[in-house]
Amino acid sequence: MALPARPLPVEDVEREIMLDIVRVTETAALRAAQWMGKGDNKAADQAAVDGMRGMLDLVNIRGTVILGEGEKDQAPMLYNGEQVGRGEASGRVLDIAVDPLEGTRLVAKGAPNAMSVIVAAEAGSLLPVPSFYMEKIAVGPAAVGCVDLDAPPGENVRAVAKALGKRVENLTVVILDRPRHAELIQAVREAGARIKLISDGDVSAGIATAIEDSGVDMLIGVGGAPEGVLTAAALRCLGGEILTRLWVPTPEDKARAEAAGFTDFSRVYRGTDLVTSDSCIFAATGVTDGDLLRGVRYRGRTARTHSVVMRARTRTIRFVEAIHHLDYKTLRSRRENRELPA
Ligand code: VTB
Repeated sequence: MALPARPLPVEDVEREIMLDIVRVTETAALRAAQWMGKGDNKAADQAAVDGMRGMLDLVNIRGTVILGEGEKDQAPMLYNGEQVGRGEASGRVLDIAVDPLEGTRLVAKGAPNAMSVIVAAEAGSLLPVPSFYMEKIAVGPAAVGCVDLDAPPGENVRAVAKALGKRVENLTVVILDRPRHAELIQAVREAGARIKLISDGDVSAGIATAIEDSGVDMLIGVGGAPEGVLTAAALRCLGGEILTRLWVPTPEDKARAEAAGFTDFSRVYRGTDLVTSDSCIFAATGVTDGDLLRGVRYRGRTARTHSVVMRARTRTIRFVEAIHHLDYKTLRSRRENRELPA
């Protein structure tokens, strides 16, 4: 007689789904990379969403998208609340956060640092922040505990330089190139640090602070809130830190945040408040070349992807280089899954 399916211990599940999770971001990246430089960020994003959703269907989990492409009405796929995974009784119940294509504009321009990102974590452990903004400071392991969201930027920059044993003039700070950061940029320049202004992609920059030799020491500024949670998941695996606070500059932003249940706008959310469990897996695959990952490369009938997959529980960081034979590869969307014979 067949034994009834029993949920596996959580550690076993994490190990078991690691490779499946990377296949999800690999597929999204392979599909999105086709749109590099074509000036069409929507099509690139759609391709990534399709691929991610199709591959997620094959993973033996019962997942709920907590942070996705937005609300159901605006996002046809991977919307907040969508159920993903094979959904079998033996599949673990998990919360999922995705950014199928972090840096849609980067792909459209063929610019660096676009990647596909997913987080799978214990149910209830990801803060469901709506898609507004957050102030953020991210640093690597050596500078944990040295930064303060209320301190002047110059002070934070000096504290990080000291923690890393560098002169301030050798410290590299990443800031999103936005008019809202004019004063911040000025203050960091006055402190004497080097600045790397980026047009998009603060998840990649936040993670890079915790990767040795990435050339990035610190991320500072206001960026997307869901991106903050994704960064927090990665930094939980890498031993770095992110400090965040909701940024609601207009009464409309404030009202929207309040409607979503966020009323304390002075509260500092540490990474461990955004992602509260060590039962957390983070995976990303490069779409275009970046500080962290190489982008998708084509050669003959093959494509090469470069991914990182990591677990907070053990802090194992795996870089996965994959060669995909495009004549044999399944880069399925959910529609294509359904069309296949059972
Ligand atoms: C950042 C960046 C993203 O949004 O979070 C940014 O990392 C913040 O929003 O890649 P604005 O563009 O409105 O400043 C992205 O650029 C897109 O999600």
